[in-house]
Amino acid sequence: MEMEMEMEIKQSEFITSAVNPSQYPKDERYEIAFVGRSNVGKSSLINSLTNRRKLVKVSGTPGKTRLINFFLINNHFYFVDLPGYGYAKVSKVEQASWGKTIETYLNNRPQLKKIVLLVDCRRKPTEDDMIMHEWIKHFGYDYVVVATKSDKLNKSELAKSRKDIRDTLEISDDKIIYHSTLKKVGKEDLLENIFSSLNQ
Ligand SMILES: Nc1nc2c(ncn2[C@@H]2O[C@H](COP(=O)(O)OP(=O)(O)OP(=O)(O)O)[C@@H](O)[C@H]2O)c(=O)[nH]1
Ligand SMILES: [Mg+2]
Repeated sequence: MEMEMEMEIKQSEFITSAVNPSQYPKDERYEIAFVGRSNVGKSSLINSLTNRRKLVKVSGTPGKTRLINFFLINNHFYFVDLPGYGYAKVSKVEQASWGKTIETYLNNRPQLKKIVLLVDCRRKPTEDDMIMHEWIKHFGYDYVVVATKSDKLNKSELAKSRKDIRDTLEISDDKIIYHSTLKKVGKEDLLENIFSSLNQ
């Protein structure tokens, strides 16, 4: 049987950076947002999904992305790279202002079809991850959890990681996708997940 939807990213383009809603794109194309701790691998994941090495800057210094970045995909929908939270080396005031930026975006975004919540597979989801997860549920968005950097763990460590994520966030296994930019793991599953939510 022929697939009805095209699950390939053929085109990706940086559109704009924003802090305030007045700076968001004005059209109403659907959006897929990526959120997670600073350094978790958001930019790398977007580059991997779009087959671009440098669409998004991968940071040597964590905590650099203070803005919301919008990328137009296949001229059809946006990938939205949200600021990374929880970077200890910035002041509480700055952390709070990023939190505000994220919350303002999430607060009223009807075109937001799915949130990709990234967690580092090497550590238990943190307090910040749990708060983010609660926000996502509170606002009622559809979401998937991506465990990043899976190349860093062996098989038994991965099993433990899966249990940690499942138990900490109280979610089922089918909500978690393991991904590695180095080993090309999880990319097809995630693309399928994203494209199917765009078609709902
Ligand atoms: N081994 C490995 N390293 C990865 C993977 N994904 C990302 N990294 C590394 O993790 C670091 C942070 O990656 P970024 O993509 O910049 O993370 P980010 O979440 O965008 O960070 P901020 O923009 O600062 O919030 C970089 O050194 C990446 O090379 C992966 O799948 N495997
Ligand atoms: Mg980044």
